[in-house]
Amino acid sequence: METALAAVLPASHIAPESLHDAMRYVTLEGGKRVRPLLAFAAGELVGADSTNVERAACAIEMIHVYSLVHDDMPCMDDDVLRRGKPTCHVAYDEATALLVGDALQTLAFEQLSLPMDGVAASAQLQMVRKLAEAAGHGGMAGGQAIDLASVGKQLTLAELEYMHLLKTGALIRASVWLGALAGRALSNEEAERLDQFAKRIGLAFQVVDDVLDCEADTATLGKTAGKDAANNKPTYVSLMGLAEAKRFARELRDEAFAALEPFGPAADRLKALADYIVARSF
Ligand code: GRG
Repeated sequence: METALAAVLPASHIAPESLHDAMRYVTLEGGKRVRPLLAFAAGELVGADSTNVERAACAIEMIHVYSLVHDDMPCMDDDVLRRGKPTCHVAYDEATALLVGDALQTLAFEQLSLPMDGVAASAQLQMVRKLAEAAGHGGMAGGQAIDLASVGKQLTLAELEYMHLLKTGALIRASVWLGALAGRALSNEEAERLDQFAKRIGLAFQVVDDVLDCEADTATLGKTAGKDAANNKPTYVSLMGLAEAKRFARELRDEAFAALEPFGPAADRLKALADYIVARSF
């Protein structure tokens, strides 16, 4: 995966050097690669060729990294650190950060549209569509818009869940789908179960992120709600409390496991990832 990403990204010595250098700076090293790992695990479930899944995984990670770069900019969350190093607009400048996001997004779709041996054109077209839907107004970008509009507002749990299903859940769901689309066709029931797994685990990811954010703040600043809550943004911890948020994450993981039951041992890697995502909060 690391080698594949490094190969797909434009070389730093080719003009425009600063754009290419910044694209490599934000993408290589540091990320947990949760979404690519989910795509690989889903691909394994359906006997997909790993070269094809790797292409899809690179596309997904580039969309994810683009969202982080834009999210960190002063017009959004205004963060100075990401993955343990200065954010893109700090290390380069704001205009470069904007362009890095744009270029990563389009490179993702360019990669995903290259011929994939052994994958039907209709399945590949569905991959492109799933990724576009997950990244766009009905997914990540839409969720981010709701998030920005919710600053200072009191959201209900249902509203918070809807926002996160779009903002972080949609790309996680698409990661599972893209891996699955690279392999054998699924029955309607299998597809529904896999989607239920992905939806639960996408939500669990955000609940855990809120828990970790709160615990990091408590450890360093003595505050008890986390950065988003401090920025007047609603979180699972601010709405449910820490203990209940942890319990909710475990419940989502258990529901995700249950959805995979009929797949048997073929789903073990997906289950292990679900466990990893939730166990980070304990
Ligand atoms: C700018 C269109 C646009 C969208 C931004 C997803 C998103 C919307 C912003 C990300 C901001 C954020 C910190 C959200 C909380 C959960 C999350 C997605 C954390 C980062 O994902 P990880 O933990 O990061 O997978 P790494 O660095 O490991 O890849």
